[in-house]
Amino acid sequence: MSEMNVPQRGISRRSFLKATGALAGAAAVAGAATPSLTALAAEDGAAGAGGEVVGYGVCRSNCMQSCRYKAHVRDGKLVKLTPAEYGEDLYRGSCLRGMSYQHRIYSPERIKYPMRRVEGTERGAGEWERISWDEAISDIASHFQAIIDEYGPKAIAFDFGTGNYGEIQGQTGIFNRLGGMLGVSKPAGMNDLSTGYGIDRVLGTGLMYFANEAKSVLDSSHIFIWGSNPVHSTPQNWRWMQRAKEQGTKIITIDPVKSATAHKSDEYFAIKPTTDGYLALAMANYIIENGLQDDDFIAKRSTAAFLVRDDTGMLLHKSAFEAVAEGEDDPVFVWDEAAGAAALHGSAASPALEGRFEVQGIPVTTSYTLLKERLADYTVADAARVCGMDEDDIVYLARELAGAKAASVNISFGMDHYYNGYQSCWAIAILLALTGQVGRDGAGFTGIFLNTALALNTKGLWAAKGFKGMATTFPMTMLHEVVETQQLNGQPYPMKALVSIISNSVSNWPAQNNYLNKIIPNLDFILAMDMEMTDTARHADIVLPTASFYENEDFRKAHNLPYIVHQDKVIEPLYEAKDDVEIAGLIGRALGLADAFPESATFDTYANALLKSEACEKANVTLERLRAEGYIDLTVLPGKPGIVGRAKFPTKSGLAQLYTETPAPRVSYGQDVKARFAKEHLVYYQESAEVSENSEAAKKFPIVFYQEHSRWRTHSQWFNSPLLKELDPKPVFKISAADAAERGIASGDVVEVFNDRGHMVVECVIDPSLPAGVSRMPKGWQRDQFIEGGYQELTYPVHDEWSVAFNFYDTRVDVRKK
Ligand SMILES: Nc1nc2c(c(=O)[nH]1)N[C@H]1C(S)=C(S)[C@@H](COP(=O)(O)OP(=O)(O)OC[C@H]3O[C@@H](n4cnc5c(=O)[nH]c(N)nc54)[C@H](O)[C@@H]3O)O[C@H]1N2
Ligand SMILES: Nc1nc2c(c(=O)[nH]1)N[C@H]1C(S)=C(S)[C@@H](COP(=O)(O)OP(=O)(O)OC[C@H]3O[C@@H](n4cnc5c(=O)[nH]c(N)nc54)[C@H](O)[C@@H]3O)O[C@H]1N2
Ligand code: SF4
Ligand SMILES: [Mo]
Repeated sequence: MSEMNVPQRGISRRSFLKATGALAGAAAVAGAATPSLTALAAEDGAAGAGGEVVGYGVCRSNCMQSCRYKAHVRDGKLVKLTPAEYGEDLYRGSCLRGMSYQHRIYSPERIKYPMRRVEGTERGAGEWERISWDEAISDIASHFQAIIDEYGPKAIAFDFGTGNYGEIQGQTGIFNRLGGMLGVSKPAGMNDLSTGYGIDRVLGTGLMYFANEAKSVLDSSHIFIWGSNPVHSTPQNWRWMQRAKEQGTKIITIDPVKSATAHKSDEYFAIKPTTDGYLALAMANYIIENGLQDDDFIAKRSTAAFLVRDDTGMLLHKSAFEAVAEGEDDPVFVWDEAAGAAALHGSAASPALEGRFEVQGIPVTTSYTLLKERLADYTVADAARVCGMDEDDIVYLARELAGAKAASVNISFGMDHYYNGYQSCWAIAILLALTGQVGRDGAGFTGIFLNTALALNTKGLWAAKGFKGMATTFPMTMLHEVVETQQLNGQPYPMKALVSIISNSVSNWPAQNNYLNKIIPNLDFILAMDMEMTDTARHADIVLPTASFYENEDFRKAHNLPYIVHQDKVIEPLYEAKDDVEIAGLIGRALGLADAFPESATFDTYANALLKSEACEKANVTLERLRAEGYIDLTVLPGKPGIVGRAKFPTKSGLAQLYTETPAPRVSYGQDVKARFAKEHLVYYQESAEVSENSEAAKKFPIVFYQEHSRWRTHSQWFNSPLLKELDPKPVFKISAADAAERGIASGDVVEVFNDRGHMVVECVIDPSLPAGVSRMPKGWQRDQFIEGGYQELTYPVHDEWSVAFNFYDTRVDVRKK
């Protein structure tokens, strides 16, 4: 082990050999006959003759919980993973996926060496020839070079997925350097981006920084779990919520389905899918009509008093009356009641929260008045009808929220994955602002907490001399159109090659037939890099074997925890696998980028470049320290959980915004944004695309279909884990009792689930937690695990022009017995 980077910390050596345990351990490692659950249990306590070396690591799959592990290595084999400590007891976590990761490492299904599709066979036909690394790299380089020479680098698309959140080997890691040096296209990411886009309208938190730290719920009197299933999808959050519950915090879940979380909550309210925005707006209206709002918060911490010009819809700024130099602050006017005149924000003695005024001939209205008028459209009676709820329940929820000492809303991506996801989340953020349930201890959103305290030097990692950057000219949902037509917005846009990086997009992008029929057959070259034969790897021309989490060194700024965490390299990459740093270097040098990827550059080179930032210096974050200590606490206020907007909100004014002056689409790809600009100033309810009962699809396909983030897989990772397949052996479609009865379907029947986009043939089960008209299935299965087709063929592919996000759940289907 001496050449490996396994620090000597935490090493335990044992001189005895427990025969039974060692045997069971060996069987599990081989992925073999003994049921792996038994083997996993039996492994405990067995050390080989060489003793045991313990390294430390962090799970980097996109389940975003950042669990830390002890990796137990015996005779050069990773035999066991056990939860490792963090500074706070409840941040120490684990799950069966993380604990069984070694089964993926030693899986017989692992991609062992570079492979090339046999010439003359179809993509996806499964005929491969083994090739050497040299051959693979020169083949890749000559394909890329030919495309660059003829069409330019933008004709190569780098698709970045979420399979590894390591800072160097992962999503924002080294392949960004390769892509940026070449100047390729990068289809703009679309996962999980409506929630943050909606909340940003009010809190200014960007796309992913809206959540308080998980442990903040200990200060909450109420937790509203809204569009989230933490029992399965964010166990770190759930642990803190359980502790809060023990202390008397009330947990209320709002979900169309009686989810695992709903079953464990104090109160559960069923809602029709995608109508949450209506509920939030009606609650807000009720709160205002009954004077339950937090006037103090509204006056001091929101933009209620900001004056909006009736003529332009823009705020009334200083620049309306006098020249303001570029770059100089251009403050907003409020109406000073004391003076009976307009005054710049900050200088008024008593700003009017409500009213209509005229300032030097310009008619203006306060933001709060406009918001109140908008909210008046949403009554409790209408909400009861739209949301399928009792009026009394809506009133109860409004009163509980407004009256709570401190309420947090645990929000994940259950509302996000619909066409109207951002309007729902925007409405909830407005509701929190009106009730003052944000920006203080125990109040605000929880979900995926991201620490803002540590800015890394991504430029240092990504850029060298000659850096071009990647062109994020269009979003992922448009790739099929660009590849099929070789055009974008009617202009030529040659697109010839695809590189799949830490991604399984064939499996994970909506409307799979778009991918299979429009992207795959129309490209000249497809490169995939992965550990196992995913749906994407199966359709590539060249597949490269990559290293697993424990076969290389890395670190991650933890999602959902206040730490930056180190990963030891505990074993050498198996077979011919290489890590992404090495692969990017090989490809880079083969394409003449030796200056950006010198032979001498190692993990350390890139890691030190990334950690060379002011913030790292301030927090004393260095590679040496990460290696020695395992993780570093980045808590900003010692002893206090991170709270969004504790001092001020990250909006321009520092206040919660009730009115959005300059709404902008998340990604601009040439869409007409003028048409909707005026509508986007004030929160509103938007119906979902297909799920809405008023949609065209609803006439044809009566059943709503969403895909659960399963506790047995993180997306498609672990799809082939022998251990987890003992617990969850195959894809199963879940149908409500009413929908099953109507179709003569019983649990265990094979059914065909279909819509106009595609189908799947699978076994089904009647799920008593589902209301009539709603179906679901756990996601992550690969196509060859279905009897026919797959769930991803069915999903809705169109994005909203402003949020530009994936809308997997906005899907309707019908079902028949096979
Ligand atoms: N129908 C439907 N589809 C969905 C969703 C849904 O709810 N419904 N959810 C969506 C969401 S929210 C998300 S975030 C996406 C996730 O979609 P993806 O980002 O595609 O996620 P994974 O399935 O985890 O695939 C990541 C791949 O990276 C590989 N990998 C892991 N580590 C490494 C490494 O170090 N190097 C390399 N080269 N590869 C590595 C893994 O083996 C895996 O094949 O799925 C989306 N798809
Ligand atoms: N075990 C595991 N954990 C994961 C992942 C995983 O694949 N496996 N993936 C990770 C990733 S990338 C993501 S994005 C998150 C997703 O995490 P979550 O958002 O928590 O997971 P989902 O399964 O999408 O569903 C959340 C809840 O939303 C509900 N829901 C569906 N439609 C609606 C609606 O219209 N209104 C309301 N109010 N609720 C609705 C569902 O019934 C479900 O209970 O999970 C992360 N954690
Ligand atoms: S998959 Fe998620 S919950 Fe499981 S070990 Fe990894 S980070 Fe933790
Ligand atoms: Mo996600």
